[in-house]
Amino acid sequence: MSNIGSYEKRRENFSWDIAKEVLGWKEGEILNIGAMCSDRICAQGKGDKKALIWQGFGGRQKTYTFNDLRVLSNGYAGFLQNLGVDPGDKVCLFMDKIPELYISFLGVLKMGAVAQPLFSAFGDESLEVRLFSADTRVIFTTRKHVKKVRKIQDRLPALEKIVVVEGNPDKLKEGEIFFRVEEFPVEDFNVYESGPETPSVLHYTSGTTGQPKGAQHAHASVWGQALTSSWVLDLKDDDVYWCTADPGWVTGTSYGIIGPWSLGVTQCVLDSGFTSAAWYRFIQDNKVTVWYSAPTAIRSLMRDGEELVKQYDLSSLRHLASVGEPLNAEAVIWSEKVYGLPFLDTFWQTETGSMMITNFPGMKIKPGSMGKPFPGIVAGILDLKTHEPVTEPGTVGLIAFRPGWPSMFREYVKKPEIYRSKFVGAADDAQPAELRVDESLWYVSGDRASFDKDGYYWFVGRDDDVINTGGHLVGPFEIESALVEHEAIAEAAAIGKPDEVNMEVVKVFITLNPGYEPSDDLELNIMNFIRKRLSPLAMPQEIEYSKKLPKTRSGKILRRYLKALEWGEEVGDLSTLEDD
Ligand code: 6R9
Repeated sequence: MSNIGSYEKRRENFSWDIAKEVLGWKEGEILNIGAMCSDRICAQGKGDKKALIWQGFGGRQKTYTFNDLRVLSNGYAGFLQNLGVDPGDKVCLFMDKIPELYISFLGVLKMGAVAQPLFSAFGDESLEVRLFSADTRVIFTTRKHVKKVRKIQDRLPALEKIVVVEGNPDKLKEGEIFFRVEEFPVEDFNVYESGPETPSVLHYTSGTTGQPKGAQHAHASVWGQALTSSWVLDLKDDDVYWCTADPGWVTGTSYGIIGPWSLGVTQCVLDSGFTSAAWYRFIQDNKVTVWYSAPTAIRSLMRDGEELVKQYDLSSLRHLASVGEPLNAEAVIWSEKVYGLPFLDTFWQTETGSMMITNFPGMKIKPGSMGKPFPGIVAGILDLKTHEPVTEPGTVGLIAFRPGWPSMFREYVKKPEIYRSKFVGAADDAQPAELRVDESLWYVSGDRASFDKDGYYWFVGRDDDVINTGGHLVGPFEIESALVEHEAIAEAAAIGKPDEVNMEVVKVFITLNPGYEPSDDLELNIMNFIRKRLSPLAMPQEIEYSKKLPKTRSGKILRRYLKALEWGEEVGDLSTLEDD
């Protein structure tokens, strides 16, 4: 039996109080994510239960119980207090996916500071923009990554302390602090008296142009993250859960820390480079039961084929989900065939903090659809021009949500106008706090979709990725989905390229599966194949073969980068471009 039971019933009888009940939280109590994920689980008698099974390069393993999380996160919290860090200060976490990252995240929150996790793969410039913007006061990093911080520290007036939490303490520079938490576990720590609106986690998202924006979340987010972890990921007490995302990306905190641990679920982390074989071995060795990943990884697994899957025992798996990009129908069908389980698509954003439109366990899946709104979420498709909600199934418009769900972002750091611009109908002088709860407004996501007669949502593309050919709008997703169904194609990206007559025509970039080479015959074959699946308007005028598609660190294809190159335009902020 799935945790959600009947989707329809849950929708009818929904209240966020259910989340508070699931977490055992009562009005007036301290609400603190750090404590919720450690102290409270221990208080339930699960202190000796495994919380984290970590594996690094070369198969190195470490295991932590919930009690370990509790005393070690207390250690970080106490250390920050002694350092003079105040509640509300930003503490950046800049390290690989090592245990220290996950545990210090809880510690930062426990003492009331804001946790700002950043990808360890960021170069010094990407790091600088985000630390500068947030006035970050302290950075936790490792011996391996401290050099990048040193390079920029002179340009960061707010940055007071550089703390190295792992690696060799030798050769640190003057003023840098070494802190190995194992040597300073703290049994009792007075958790900061945070409430639902106290700032918690800060994630930077990169916009299409200009500087990245800092989306600030609050402790109430745990209600959304816990309930979606229960009803969508279907996490249960005896699960071994694996979220493959890095906490530099919101998926890695909302569902790689907060969701599972607030429910007291064991999770595992693999901190080594991607290979399909390594991932399958990890699932096999740890008997992973629930697996949350992303289309970019799923497409890589598909490229490596079914034979590889057969070499591993993946029978522990019982539930799979995906986020980050549209999940092609092809991927859903393939996973059902080779793993015996479909990947269930979930749609959400850094700004939404938790899942918004998803497929639920037990619900009929329509491959290629994002599913239905989470109970308690009011979703709509707004007309592109009037911004009125559309009523006709199949009409493409803007995906929007009524404000007020608990894990919604509370502001963009120092960018109130941009925050306001995300809400349709907001007054020019409206304050973020008002906007967030005004249920007469719509929060507009920046993505387009339609719903069908059964209420399933179908993704079309991001606003800025939609192709305008002769006045007709074509979404890249349908073109790419048709392409990846072809046996030779591993990945595809569709963009509009300039055209004198039609304004734009469709151009696609593709990568090929092993064993295929570009040729005229192949191109003809691909064209004939997709012609049956696409409207004439969506047919590509040009195919370009690529070795690799440009992607963000969270695995999203950067179509705007391909497009800017094609149009000879400025490419905008590229700090999240994956460069290895
Ligand atoms: C969690 C996360 C958000 C953007 C979002 C959309 C795309 C995410 C998707 C999806 C289609 C899905 N996106 N999930 N598109 N289907 N299931 O990804 O947050 O990094 O902020 O990105 O990602 O374009 O607007 P974030």
